[in-house]
This record gives sequence, C-alpha cells and structure tokens, in this order.
Amino acid sequence: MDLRKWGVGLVAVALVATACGGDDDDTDAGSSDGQATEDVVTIEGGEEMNSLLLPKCTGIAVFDQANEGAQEAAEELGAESPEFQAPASCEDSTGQLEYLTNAAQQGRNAVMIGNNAGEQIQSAVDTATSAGVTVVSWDSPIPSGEGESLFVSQVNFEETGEVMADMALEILGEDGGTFALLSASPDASNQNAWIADLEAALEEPEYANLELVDTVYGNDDADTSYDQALSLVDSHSDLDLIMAPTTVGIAAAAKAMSDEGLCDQVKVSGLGLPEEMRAYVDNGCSPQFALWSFPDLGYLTYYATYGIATGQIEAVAGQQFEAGRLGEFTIEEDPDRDGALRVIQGPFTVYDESNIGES
Ligand code: RAM
Repeated sequence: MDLRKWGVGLVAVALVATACGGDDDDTDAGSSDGQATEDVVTIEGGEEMNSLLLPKCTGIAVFDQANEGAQEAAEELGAESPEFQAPASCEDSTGQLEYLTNAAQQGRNAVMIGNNAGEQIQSAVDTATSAGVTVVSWDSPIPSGEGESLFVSQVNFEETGEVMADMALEILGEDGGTFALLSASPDASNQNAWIADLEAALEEPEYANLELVDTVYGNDDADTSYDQALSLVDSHSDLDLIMAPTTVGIAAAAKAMSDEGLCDQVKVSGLGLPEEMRAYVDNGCSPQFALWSFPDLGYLTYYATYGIATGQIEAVAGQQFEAGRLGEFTIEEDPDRDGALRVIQGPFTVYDESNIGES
C-alpha cells in the first residue's frame, strides 16, 4: 500500500488488514447455505471471568482509554469488570512481572498485558499460564509468543514503518532530511518492532532522502522524554525532525520544541493522542501524526480474552468471532513472531490541521 498517496486533505487512512473485522463484506449470516454462520462465534456473556488489565504503567491517557473500552465490553457481557493495575512508572521495566506471577494466587482467570519488559516477561508469563491463567497481550506483545494465547494488535505492525516514513516525507518534503527516534522503554516490544519496521522501510528507494541519525529512549515518562528531545537537538545541530512512536514521547518532544522556540527548525511527528497534540498542530510544531483507537483496543481485548478464557473460542488461526459493536474478527498467524497469533483491531488515523478539531 502506498501511503504517500495520502496527500493534503486525505488524512484518515483506513489501513485495514484483510483479517480485520468490523467492516467485512462477507458477513456470513447472509450466506445462502448458512454454513459459514456457524464459523463466526458470537461471544456471549453469562460466564465468570476474574481478569486483570495490565498496561505498561499507569498514568498514561491512552491506557486509561483502553481501560474504558474494556470496562464497556465487560458491562455489555454482564461480566465482572477487569481490575486495572500496573506499575506506577514505565521506567520500572520489570515491575509488571509480579502481577503475572501472583495472578493465579489472586484468583485471576485471565491477564491482559501490554508488555513493557521485552523477553524478561517470559518467566512470569510461564508461571501464570502453568497455573491455568489465560494470558492475552495487547498493545505490546510477548516477543516469543510463548504462553500468550493471542496478541490483540492495534494495527498491522508491518505497516508502521511505512506510516512513519511517509509522515516524515510529508512534513519535510521530497528532499527529506535528518531525523531521530525518541522511543519509549528500551524493552518495549511494540516500539522495538515498529523501529525495526521503520529501519527496513528506509531501505526502500522512496525514502532515500530520509536519514535516521539517532535513537533515544524516554521510557514513556514525560520529563525524561522532554530532556531527551532537547539532548537530541544539542547533539545533532542539523536535525530536521523528531519521530516519536509513543504518545508520551511525541507530546513531550513537541512541548520541548515549542518551549525552546525551535518549531521552525525541528518538527515532531510519530504516534500521538489528538487531545494531547492539538496545541502542537495549531502552532505548527507537529503538522502530522497518527494513532488508532485505544478505547476500541481495550474493548476488543476484553472480548477476545473473555471468549478464550470461557472456552467460547479457540486461540487458533482461522477462528472467527464477533466482538460486540466492533463486528467480526479473525485470528491469524502473526507474521512478526513465529508460532504466535494475532488479531488486528483497526486502522491508523493520520491527524493534521484538517481533522484535529478544536479543543
Ligand atoms: C504510548 C505507549 C503505548 C503505545 C503508544 C503509541 O502510549 O508506549 O504502548 O502504543 O504510546
């Protein structure tokens, strides 16, 4: 898919992978032989599930939004609300382990985790799953895929690099320029996959004028990210753009450039929350950025986890299910992780002045 065709004014791009549900035109209920109707399991309530929604850390707006979506799903299913707990800081990269290790003792049937610990999470996942706890990842997967029943993937990870490279070119123009990455935690498996995908995209001739000069980590902490953004400008006098694939990092970088009066010199882009970025679209610091729906991510994660934990669906490739208001989805093999499964939630939306709205 050539995302460079976005152009000015075409900003909401539906990068819906074939496996993504919600807008399928092959709704099986209408098929003449009625055969396929049985293949799509409508997840229904009525079963108990004691669950934990475990984001990378608390205090981040998009994770609160995911929690709202999960609570909405639980309410719809008449199920128990998921607990929402996590380490207080994303800088605490191994802080999530104890939540998994203690899950069975606490009577949990399921843990929904956005992994902030990379491979270090594995032993805790193994402890939870061997005690019968269903582990589903969302936002940021378990790198090996082992123990994890399913990854609820916000978007197709294989499109993320191209989306970021296209935004950089859109902002800098065809002549491109130099840019640096301001990421989240060094062990965050979502950001690391997106960075790898971006680096692969940069090998393509259409991005030959984009030069990645540095990658730094702000740990999804606003102050650390702010300081890292300023350090990037200090260490690279010719820097044209900071690309931050994190809602915390992009807002902090845009604030730093705004505070220092640097927005004419260094633009900011990446993955941001519209509410947090509106001021920086308005002041020209961040002309374009992208995101997906975190409420929908939390909603789908709860539905899928409930379906698996209550035995209504199986975590196998080809399993189709209907998740409430979001419609139909299909579980598929994850091309990024051998032997692992994913379901894709939805499209990117690209934001700029034409659709950022008013505060
Ligand atoms: C931050 C977190 C999260 C990521 C978004 C884009 O909120 O790092 O994991 O998905 O940015």
